[in-house]
Amino acid sequence: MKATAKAHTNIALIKYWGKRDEEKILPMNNSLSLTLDGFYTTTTVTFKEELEEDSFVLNEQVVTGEAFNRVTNFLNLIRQLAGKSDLYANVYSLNAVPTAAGFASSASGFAALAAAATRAIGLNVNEQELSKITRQGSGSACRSIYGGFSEWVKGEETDGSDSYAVPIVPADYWDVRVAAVVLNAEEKGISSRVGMKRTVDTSVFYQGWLDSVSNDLQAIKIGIQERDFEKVGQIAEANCLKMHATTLGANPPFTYWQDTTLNIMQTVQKMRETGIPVYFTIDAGPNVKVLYLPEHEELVEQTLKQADGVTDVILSRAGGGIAYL
Ligand code: FM0
Repeated sequence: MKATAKAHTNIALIKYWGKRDEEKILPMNNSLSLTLDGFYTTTTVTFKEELEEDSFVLNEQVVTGEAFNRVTNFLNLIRQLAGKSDLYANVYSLNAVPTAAGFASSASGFAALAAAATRAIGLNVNEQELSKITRQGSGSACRSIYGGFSEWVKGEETDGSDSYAVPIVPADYWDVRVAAVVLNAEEKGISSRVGMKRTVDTSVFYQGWLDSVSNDLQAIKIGIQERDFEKVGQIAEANCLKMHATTLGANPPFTYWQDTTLNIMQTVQKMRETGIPVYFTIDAGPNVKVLYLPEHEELVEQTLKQADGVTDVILSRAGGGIAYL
């Protein structure tokens, strides 16, 4: 009863920001992301009759506390689906997501865990079902089942049965690249989970966010189909700015940006003024991701590396979906 799976992380171009159900992890809005080749998690799950509890080893370290509880609660869900409530597992994970890059390693982590655990326990699920299961570990992770561009359709049902990701185009459809700019910045104080809840509950700008997402989504999907980089980049950058604007209207207000974050945003905008099509996006932390095309890779990398406050720039191509090893 053992299986190994690999999943890549993803970067949202239309952000998931806000839940309508905290427990089932049901979102307020659809979101859309690009799966990234350079950042992934490989997880082996071994269910054994003789185990009396789960264990979780990440990058050769035994994990306890809240991070362990999230894994064991997620395994409870899979045990329940399989009808094997007293079967425990050893979970062994390796993250090829530099934590400092500010990528939610939870996206690749829960996608790999869901794939390995369902297979190890003998559950026969298709990709749509796997995406639904993965969603209940971490929302953004449900998009990592697919490679290339994928969309998380929010669904309408209260039981979450119609809330899962769908593929838009595979990784080889379009060679769009992403530079992860690692900044000399402090760890984020407010997790995405806490930040989005505070925003939904209190931000006077939240309704404006919700009202604008479907237009962004419709337009970016056309841009992707047409391989129109400027269109996709503009929409992604504007959508990111709108998401971050909602945090300033929350009570108490907060922001994920630091001075170095703004510096990179301006560096990107200045490159654009010189005719290089580059666009930024930012998740719930200070680090910046920059979208660019292969022909500008060298220039983008050099420019970002020279900017103030940058400790590293990690380049990635579009990546594939779940793989079983
Ligand atoms: O990825 O509470 O998935 O669409 O990264 O585990 O469901 O960590 F910018 C923020 C990710 C949110 C946007 O939230 O939350 C995106 C974000 P969970 P996640």
